[in-house]
Amino acid sequence: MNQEIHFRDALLLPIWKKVQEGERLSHEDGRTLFRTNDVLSLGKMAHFVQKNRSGDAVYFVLNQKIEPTNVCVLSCKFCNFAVKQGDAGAYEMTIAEMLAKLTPDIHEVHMTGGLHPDWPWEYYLEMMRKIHMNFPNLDIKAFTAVEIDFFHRKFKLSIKEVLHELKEAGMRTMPGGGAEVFSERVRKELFPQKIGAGPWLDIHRAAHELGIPSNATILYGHIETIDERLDHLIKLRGLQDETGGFLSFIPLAFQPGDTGIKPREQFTSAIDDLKMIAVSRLMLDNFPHIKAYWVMLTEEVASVALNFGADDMDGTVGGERIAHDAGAISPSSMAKDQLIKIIRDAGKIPVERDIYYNPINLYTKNVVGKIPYLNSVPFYENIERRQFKILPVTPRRMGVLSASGMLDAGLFSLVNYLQQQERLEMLEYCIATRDQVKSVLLFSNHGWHDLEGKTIGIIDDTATSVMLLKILLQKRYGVRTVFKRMNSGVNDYSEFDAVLLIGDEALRSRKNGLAGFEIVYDLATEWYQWKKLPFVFAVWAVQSTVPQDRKNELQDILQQSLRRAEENVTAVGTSHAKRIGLSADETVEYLEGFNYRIGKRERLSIERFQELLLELERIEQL
Ligand code: V47
Repeated sequence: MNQEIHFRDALLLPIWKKVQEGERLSHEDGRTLFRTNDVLSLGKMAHFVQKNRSGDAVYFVLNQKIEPTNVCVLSCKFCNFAVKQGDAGAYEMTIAEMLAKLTPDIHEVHMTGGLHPDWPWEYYLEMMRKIHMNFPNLDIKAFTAVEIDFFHRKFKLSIKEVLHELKEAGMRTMPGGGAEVFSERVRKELFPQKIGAGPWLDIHRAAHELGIPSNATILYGHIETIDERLDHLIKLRGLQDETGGFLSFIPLAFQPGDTGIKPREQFTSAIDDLKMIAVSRLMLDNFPHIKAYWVMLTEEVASVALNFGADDMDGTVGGERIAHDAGAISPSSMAKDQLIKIIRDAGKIPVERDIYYNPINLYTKNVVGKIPYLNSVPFYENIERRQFKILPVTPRRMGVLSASGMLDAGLFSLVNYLQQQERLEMLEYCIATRDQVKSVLLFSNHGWHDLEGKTIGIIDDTATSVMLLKILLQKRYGVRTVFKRMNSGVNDYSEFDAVLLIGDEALRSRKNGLAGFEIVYDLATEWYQWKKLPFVFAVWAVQSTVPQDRKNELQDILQQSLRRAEENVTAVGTSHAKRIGLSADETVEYLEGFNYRIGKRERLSIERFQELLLELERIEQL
């Protein structure tokens, strides 16, 4: 993606080079970023990373905050929310009161509160179960690491037991609170009774290992130093390298209120808030999302943050106490329409999401879907967006959004295109390979014929690769297997006899090998040897209802973008190599292996594949 930044601070130039090449930033780089007065260049760098990751999307969720009690055994200096039992204003909610706060339109409930001295373990499990039972479409994000640690000690359960039982009762993800700042100095001063960095990180590691994704926060703007902020970010980045289980990072601006730590009016400046967002986006190169939590930032700062690296606004929130008890001036909840307006005004696509960041509704027209794999980069790298906005989605999600008319166009997985042929018009572009693809691979312990009755793990992101594998197994080799869905991000494949990997993960595993699997089958090679035809994995298509002039415009944009990428293939390859974990040469070679234009042989191949799909459907219906 081309982006010109007119730097006033020359110290930012080497960092910009690193950012463009996908190189990791150091603690020292972080210092330079925090210290710079060239705030707009900092924001533009972060926006560059944001756009590469999230396109034009800004996510929000219809959510409700529930703080079951403010009674807390701790007395953290920065907290104006917690009280002791019997204090004026102390409250304890019944489960009926919690349920009364929820409505069926909400997708996420965010639960966190005081560490209550008397509540039994069963009460927490019961909350989860009752919410889950009464609102099955609602996902629960509950309990910070501080609460998990409290349960572990109070109820004499291991951390894993606590997490496992909560998960069984209905908890889906964990919020990022309680991290504060990973500094022993600050901990001793402000929250000496609370867990520090080690236990906080261990609890999140354990959650990720149990398949519970989580968020992370930093509380900034009190007594912490820039170096302490950076240590915090680097520790989180390290854990994310290990587990990949963090969904988003939320910088929480300190609200001084009556805490006595700072005078009430010495809240963080907008410049400090925007720097914190931008530096987080740049340092946390492995975090999918950065949240502009409007509750603490104010609506105005949050809206600017959407062009400073943040791609998520949390949600409607529906009544918040922690920040408001400490003097936050934002409303305690926000109407969905207002969130949509703020996101639109920032020039972004308002994307209503579920707890896992799957898009549910888009509130803008002219949206083009982007497959987040390296092989589609040539189409998007130089795209002049003009009136189109870009939404990165998995191929499968793209199919779902298109079926409900929410996407104007996109690079569709072939199976999705074939399913929606009636409403879509194919453009002249595709992703096809002649003899090998290198990124749709079956890692196996058995030759094709020995796979009979065996279990194959599949990632469900795209239907085409799975159907191609089924066709090869059944129609080419006459073998029947069991397909079992793997959760994405999971890398323990020991229960499978073979696994189908696709995209950048497959590319990496091809290079580094996949422990436990000796044979690697390239599905495009298999198809080519069998049919003597290229295989078409994806095709560009546009909704038939889009006016002709805009279809032409899109066709032009794709043509130009592709031509530019082909002329600069070395630069394109180099800029993506580090992110993928390949060398520049390997990346260029990979990209050069694709055919991006649909010709006669590609059309013939699509026809053959469609015939086989129909045959397979007939067999499966028998
Ligand atoms: O952990 C307490 C902070 C956090 C103050 O995971 C304060 O999606 C500012 O973690 N000023 C709880 N902050 C909130 C939280 C959160 C919020 C939104 C989304 C998510 C998520 C998580 O609030 C606490 C603490 O760090 N906090 N007092 C204060 N005076």
